[in-house]
Amino acid sequence: MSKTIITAAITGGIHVPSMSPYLPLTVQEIIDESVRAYEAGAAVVHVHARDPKDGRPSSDIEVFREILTGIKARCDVVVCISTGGRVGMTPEERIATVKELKPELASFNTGSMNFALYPLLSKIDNFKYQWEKDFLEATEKLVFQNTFDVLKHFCKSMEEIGTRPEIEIYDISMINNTQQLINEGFLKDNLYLQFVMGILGGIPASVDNLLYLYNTSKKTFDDFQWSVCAAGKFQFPMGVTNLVLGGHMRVGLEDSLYIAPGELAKSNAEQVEKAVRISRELFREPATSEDVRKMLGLKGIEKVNF
Ligand code: KMH
Ligand code: ZN
Repeated sequence: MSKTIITAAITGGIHVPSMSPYLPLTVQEIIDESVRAYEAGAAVVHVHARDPKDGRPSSDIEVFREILTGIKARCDVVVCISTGGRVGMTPEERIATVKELKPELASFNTGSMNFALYPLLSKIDNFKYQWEKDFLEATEKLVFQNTFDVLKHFCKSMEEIGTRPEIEIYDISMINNTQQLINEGFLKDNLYLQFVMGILGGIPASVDNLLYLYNTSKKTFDDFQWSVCAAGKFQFPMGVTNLVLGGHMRVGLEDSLYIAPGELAKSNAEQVEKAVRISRELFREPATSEDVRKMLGLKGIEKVNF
């Protein structure tokens, strides 16, 4: 049985501070959570930055640099930088951090879509910061823009610096988009896919839909490895189903703030520990960071610029 790549998506840019006191916000919290997730068995950490003042999603390269330098000083985890950005950010702002810091892996979102977070508003009674409410409300009008010109620009930028794209597939159409990029020479086969399920605007999280994504990928691509992440209560059901299929699994507070129904996770590491336990029960050892470098053909930690 192949090893499982467990990714921890540490803080993301979706949940807001009022939703959980355990969501890491400051540079130090994001570093500490990443290292603890690594120690618990995550081979990859998926990193977003937040404004240390009030926890709003940030694209500040210097904040990213501080986070990544701090992580690298303490462990050799593979860092995947997000190029998802946040409401109102231009594509150039979204890729700038990757161009500067040259990570081994970066997210690559393969299509435009609605990305609606406003239903979260009804779950929050007291907002700690006004920006949280404004931010969630604004997603009612948001188009997450990933047109082909943006996709090609991101592919070229990543290829120039040897960063491997983690290909985020939020819906079946994005498999088609990815194949088009292969046909035009912007991506090579031997892909690393991340199925992202349960975002309002993307494919709903269900076993049928996971099979649909997997089977369509098998029919479309010659060679790929794949992981899944799913929003909220679907995080573990989709992750575990994917382990059974032979794929990999992402956990982390970016995707779900919970460890059990109604029980907030106190850390990313708590979710990683659970993923490790389940994976081992299925006779799949968690991959180490060095395993992942070989499995995904990454350039190596010595070639990053942080
Ligand atoms: N936030 C998730 C919906 C990214 O950061 O670029 C998917 C994701 C993509 O993590
Ligand atoms: Zn992300």
